[in-house]
Amino acid sequence: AKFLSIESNPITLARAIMSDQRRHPEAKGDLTMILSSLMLACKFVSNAVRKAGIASLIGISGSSNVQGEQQKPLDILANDIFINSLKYCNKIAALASEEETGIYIIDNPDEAKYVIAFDPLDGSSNIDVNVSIGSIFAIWKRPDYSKPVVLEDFLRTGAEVEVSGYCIYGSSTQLVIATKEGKVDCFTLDNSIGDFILTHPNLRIPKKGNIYSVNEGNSHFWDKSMKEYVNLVKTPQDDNTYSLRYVGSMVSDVHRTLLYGGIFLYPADKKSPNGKLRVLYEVFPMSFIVEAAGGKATDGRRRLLDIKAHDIHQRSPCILGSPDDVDTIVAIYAKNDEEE
Ligand code: P6P
Repeated sequence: AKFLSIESNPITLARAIMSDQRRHPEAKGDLTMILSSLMLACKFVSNAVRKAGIASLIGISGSSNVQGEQQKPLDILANDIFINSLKYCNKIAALASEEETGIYIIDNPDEAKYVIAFDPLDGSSNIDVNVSIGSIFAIWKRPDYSKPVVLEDFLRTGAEVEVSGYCIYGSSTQLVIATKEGKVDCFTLDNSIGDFILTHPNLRIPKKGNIYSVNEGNSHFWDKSMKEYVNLVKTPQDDNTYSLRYVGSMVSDVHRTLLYGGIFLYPADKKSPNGKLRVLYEVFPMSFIVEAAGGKATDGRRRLLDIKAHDIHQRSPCILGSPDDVDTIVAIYAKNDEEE
């Protein structure tokens, strides 16, 4: 019967956004327009990612991005697709991209109320070995949209996010969107009709999981609390033992954590004192989504969404997942800080 309902009553992303909008009579439909543009961008990127191997888009394009990493043509293409899709919806005043040094201001005929930060293709080092990758975004409402765009429009807390989401280009293409009302929906792209269909409405993360996800190759550089926590989950206990699952593509590791539960960790370490992940377009959107699904997101000591960004490319440690699992590591940090 459930399958039948999708067959005979497919809830497309467009329809879901429209019904969301109807719940907010004051809404002008701006977010509807922005999400429609993002949906188009994700379809285009999905198409490009799946053709990459054939279209020999793989390989080094020679230019390098602001992160000093070798840019692959798909990075460039995905960035251009997102910028162009967002430029013409007339609802975004400016954007910050992992691939752009500074903010990219869009000339709008009227007052655009929103700004967006995105990573157009996160995990791109995995493209050549056919590991899932993804696009990640977060949208803020500008504090004062009667004024021209300023950098401060982006230097916000994660708690001020209006909508955030990611698109994972894996065995299927799935778009996960979270709103500040705490609603998380997952849509799956049906290529035969070229539309995203609501397949996992109202996603909730399991209260506790049995998977931990971290790059153990960095364990030599972890702080005391991280070592103590990972040692704890590796010690078989009667009620549950943990498995390690680490893809090395944030969208994949977070998506699995959201659906199966458990914990994802990219902590600070001696090599990367602020961790590796970027606050504006990796840590904030993923923390916002996990919290909206009933999970927690911390740097070990403080809630990640309470961080106020001071630079659009700043990094932060990132520990997120099932509330019980996150509580366990937070208690270890608190105990060790107490003892110091
Ligand atoms: P490491 C991919 O390059 C990325 O930015 C994230 O998608 C991923 O979680 C992380 O880096 C992996 O980093 O150091 O474990 O290879």
